[in-house]
Amino acid sequence: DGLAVVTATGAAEPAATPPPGVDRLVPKPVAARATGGTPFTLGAASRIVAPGAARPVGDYLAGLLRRSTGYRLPVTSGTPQSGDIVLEVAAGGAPAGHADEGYTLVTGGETATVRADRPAGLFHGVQTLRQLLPAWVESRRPVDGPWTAQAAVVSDYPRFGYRGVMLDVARSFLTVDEVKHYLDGIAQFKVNTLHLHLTDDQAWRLAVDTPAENPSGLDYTALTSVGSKGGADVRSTDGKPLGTEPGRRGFYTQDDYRDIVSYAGSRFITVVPEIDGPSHTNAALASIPQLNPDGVAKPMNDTGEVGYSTLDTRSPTTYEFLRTVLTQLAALTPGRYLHIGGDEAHVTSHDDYLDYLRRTLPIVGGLGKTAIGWNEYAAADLPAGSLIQYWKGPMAPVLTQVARGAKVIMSPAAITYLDQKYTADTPIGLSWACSGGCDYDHSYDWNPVRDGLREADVAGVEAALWSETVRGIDQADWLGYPRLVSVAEVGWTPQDRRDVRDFTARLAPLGTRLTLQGVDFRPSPGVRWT
Ligand code: TNX
Repeated sequence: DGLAVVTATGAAEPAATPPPGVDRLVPKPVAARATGGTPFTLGAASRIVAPGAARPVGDYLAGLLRRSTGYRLPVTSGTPQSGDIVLEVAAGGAPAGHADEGYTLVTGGETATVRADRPAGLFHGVQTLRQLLPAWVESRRPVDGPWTAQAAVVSDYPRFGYRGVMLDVARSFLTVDEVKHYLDGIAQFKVNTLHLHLTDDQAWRLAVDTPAENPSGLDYTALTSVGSKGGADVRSTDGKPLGTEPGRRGFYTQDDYRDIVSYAGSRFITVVPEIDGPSHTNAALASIPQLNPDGVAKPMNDTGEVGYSTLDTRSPTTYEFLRTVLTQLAALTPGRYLHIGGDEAHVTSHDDYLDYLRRTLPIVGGLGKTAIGWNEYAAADLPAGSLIQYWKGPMAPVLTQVARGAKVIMSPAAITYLDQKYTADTPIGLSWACSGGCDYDHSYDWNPVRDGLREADVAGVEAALWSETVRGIDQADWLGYPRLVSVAEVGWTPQDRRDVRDFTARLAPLGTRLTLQGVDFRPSPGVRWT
């Protein structure tokens, strides 16, 4: 299966764990070497020297390290002393040409120093330093050191600028704290985007205020008073529920959403909110009667049926509605993207679908945002710079739009969908896109630059956790890890530096770290977890 060495007896033996140091980093850096010098040791008198723009990252790191080391670790802007961690944001800190997210890290002897052009790069460098320290650095209560890091030089930057994970909070709600836990987990693997699938047939999860200017007199508060009171309750043909309970209900107030955005921002993660349409909209149609051609609200629908709903693409009310929702969402969202869905519009005629996009895309652009949509939306001519999220289907329309200036986020369902069962025995999850070997190696061993795309056409990758069968954060963790770690490395590490056997060996020591962090990962067989 590519992950294990087959021994003379025929038994598969997992790859051995590399010794602590640069050979076990995840994602694997562009360049890293052990210098052979004296290791760096963090001690009771160590400080974090983080002047100016480095300060927030310094505070974040201090918060992490104080819990396990029990050290005071003051964050200062003074002159570095022996034993200090030094964080610097300055021009030339990152490898040349990689100012956005690149960093350099030098550990050994006196100090551990991370340099970057920007705070985001500094943050990624701090994640690397974190992995060079012993696994028990992840403990939430004080444990004994010594806290040493191998003497090394790392020079690093990402392959792609967009490295995402999606949570489908529509089919089953996750609380703000659960989302924060996910953010903490993905940040350590240098993921920089959280895509929130906020609306679908089963439910609507974001509060929208009824605006002063409201020509059609729509009650937007019904989106949550009615529309949030659903969740997927998907069943097999014999009526057996596929989830351990019905999808959880709930919604984010605008303050909740701001809280998620700001927490993500402190981890240099951009939130991409999705309002799906014209299909996947039953919850909106059930909340606001005027969105229906007959003026009658649809019933809520918890089934897993897809493609049956559509907004009325010919009605001005639809666009009044979308403008209101997207305007509020844009104001709440500092990131440059609004995801408008566009998938599986099976009951919308092709002309109506194109018309819908012709009217919705300018709303997004007019709000100063860049559109993202599922690859079906490449049927329309997209404004240059738009992103197409490829999940399945023909690549030809995607390539046409790429030739006109769009870029692609690769989320091929068979490889990156975290809701697919690992194996036939997996108790939760679906299996329409992947069946059989759907473990971390399958999510790792591929190149997102394929199907006629060139390197520069690909904005990045995203692993999507659909939640028809996923309840709560432990189940989300369990389906996500280790597969999302694979996709994170696919997004970060150059293709020619990646090897599934080497990755398997580097996964092993993450077991202790994830456990200490309270991440309920799946201990996939094939990895010698430590
Ligand atoms: C397809 S992926 C969907 C989702 C489902 C998912 C389940 C995509 C754009 N649409 O609505 O949740 O399959 O795996």
